[in-house]
Amino acid sequence: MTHIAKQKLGQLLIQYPKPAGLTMGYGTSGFRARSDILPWIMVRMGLLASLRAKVKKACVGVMITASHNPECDNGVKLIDPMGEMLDQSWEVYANNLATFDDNIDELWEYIELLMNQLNVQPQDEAVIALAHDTRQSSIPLAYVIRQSAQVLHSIILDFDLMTTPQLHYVVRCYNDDCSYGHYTEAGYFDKLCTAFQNLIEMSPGAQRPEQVIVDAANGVGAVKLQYVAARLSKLIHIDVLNDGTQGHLNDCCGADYVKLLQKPPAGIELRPSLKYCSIDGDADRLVYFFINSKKQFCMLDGDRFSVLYASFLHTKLQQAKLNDVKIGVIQTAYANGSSTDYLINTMHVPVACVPTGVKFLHHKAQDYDIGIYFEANGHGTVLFSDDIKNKIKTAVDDQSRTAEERLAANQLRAFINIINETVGDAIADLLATEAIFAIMHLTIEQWLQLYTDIPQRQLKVSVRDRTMIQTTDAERCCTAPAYLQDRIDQIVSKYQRGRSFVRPSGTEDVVRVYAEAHTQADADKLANEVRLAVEEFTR
Ligand code: 16G
Ligand code: ZN
Repeated sequence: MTHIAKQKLGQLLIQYPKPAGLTMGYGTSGFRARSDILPWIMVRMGLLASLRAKVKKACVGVMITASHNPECDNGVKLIDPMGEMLDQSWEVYANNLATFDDNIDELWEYIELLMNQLNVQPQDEAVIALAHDTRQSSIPLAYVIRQSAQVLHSIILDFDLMTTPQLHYVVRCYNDDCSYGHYTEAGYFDKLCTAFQNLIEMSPGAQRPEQVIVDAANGVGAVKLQYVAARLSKLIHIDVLNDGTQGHLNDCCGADYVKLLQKPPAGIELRPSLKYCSIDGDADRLVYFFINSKKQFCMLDGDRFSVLYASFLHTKLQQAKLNDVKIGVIQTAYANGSSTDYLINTMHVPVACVPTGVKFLHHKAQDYDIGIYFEANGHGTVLFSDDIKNKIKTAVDDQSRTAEERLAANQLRAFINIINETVGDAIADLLATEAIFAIMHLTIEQWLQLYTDIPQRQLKVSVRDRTMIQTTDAERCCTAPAYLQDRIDQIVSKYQRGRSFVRPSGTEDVVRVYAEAHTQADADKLANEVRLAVEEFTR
C-alpha cells in the first residue's frame, strides 16, 4: 500500500515539477504567487491537508484563491476544523514541505517521518473540503490538490465555486455536527437569509433597507450575492455591478482598490443619495462608500464596522438588561487613530491592537464574551462566546422579562446568526450592516459622522531585503535596523497628531509605511519622510 502511494506521489512530482531555485513560504494567508508556478505547491498542500485531517480526525478545508491579487495570481490556504485559519504551528510543516525538490525518496521519507511524529497512518480516514474562486487557473490547481490528497487516501468533498468565508463555514458545520448550520451552500444561505429576514421582521418600525449597489470585483462574490439579492428581494434591494460578465477580476475595482486608492471603482459613476459597497475577489472584505452633497467621495472601512457593530450590540445588550458582558474591539496598527479614540473615549469599549493578519485578530477576539475584530481593509467579524450565546437564548425564553427585554435578546440572537463567526465574510457583514441601518434608522451619512478620520497615507518601499525590518508592539515599533525607530520618532514629533509605523509586508516583497497627521498634506509629507528614512537605513 505504502509502495503504491509513494509511486503515485512520484508520478505527481514528475507531472508538476518544482521550478528550479524557487523558494516560497506560507505567508499571512497561505501560499500566493503567479498561478503558472503553483502546481507543485498544490502537490505539497494536498499532502499537508491530508495529514492535518488525519491528525484532527476531522474535515479540513483547502481554498484555492489569491483574494484581491490580480487574476494572473493564485494561492492556497488551509482551513482548520472549526473553520479557523490553519494553526500557526503547522505553518512550519507547510514551509518544510515547500523546501523539498522533486526527489521522491527524500520527500517520502519526510512524509513518513511526519506520520510517525504525528502518530497517523496512510490509511487513516481524512476528509478534505475543497473549493476555489473564479480564476481560470483555479480548477486545474484544485485538481492537483485532489490528486495529491488521494495519495494519502483522503476523501474529497468538492464544493467547487465558493467564497472563502463560505468554505470556512461549511468546514465548521461539517465538524460541528451541523449545530452551526448545515454543511452545504444551501445551508449557508438559509442561515444568513433567514436570520436577516427574522431580524427585520421582528423589529417594530424597521425601515425597509435602502438600495445598496455592490461592486463585486468581478469575482466569486457576484453570483453568490445575486442569489442573496433574489432571495431577499422583498426586504432589500441589492444591485450587483462588476459581476464578472465584462471586466477582469480585481481590475480597477474591488475592496482593496477602493480602500487603497480612496476612489470609486473605475466606470462606476456615483449618484448622490445612493449607497455603494465593494467586496474583494474571494468576498471576505467589505467597504462602503458614497458621494456626499458636496460631491466628495466618502468611504467607510473596517474601523467603521467595529464602531457600528459595537454600538448596536451595546444598545441591544442594555435593552435586554444583559449586564457585565465583556465586549472588546480588536484592531491593527492600521486602524485610524480617530476610530480607536472614539471607541475608547466616547464608547468606553476596550481596544486591543495585534499584528496584521486575520489569525491574530481572530485569536485575540476569543478573549471576550463578544470580540469584534476588523482590519481597516474591511476584513472582520464578531465572535460570541458560548456563555453569552446561552445567556441571550435564556433571556429570549425568560417569561419573567419584559417584552422589550426579550425582543432585544431576540434581535441579538438573530444578529449572531447573520454573522459568520469563522472568518470575515463580506456577504454576512453586508447583511448585518443593512439590518442595523434598518433597525436603528441610521443613514450612511450618520454612520460616517460618528467620528472624523485623521488623514492618512500608505506607501510601499522597495528595499534590498525586507526582513531587515523587524518590529514589536503589534508592529508599532521598529526594532531593527538599529536607530530607525529613533529617527521615525523624531520625524513624527514634528507633526500635529502625527503617527507612523513601518513593517515588512507578508504578501509582497516590499516594506509598508503608514502615516497619519492633522492634514492630508502633512500625512503625505510624513509618509514620504519616513520612506526616505527606511531607504537610508536599509541601503
Ligand atoms: C493578507 C491577510 C490580511 C492582511 C494582509 C496584509 C488574511 C486572511 N489575510 O491578505 O489580513 O491584512 O495580508 O498584507 O490573513 P501585507 O502583509 O502585504 O500588508
Ligand atoms: Zn480576500
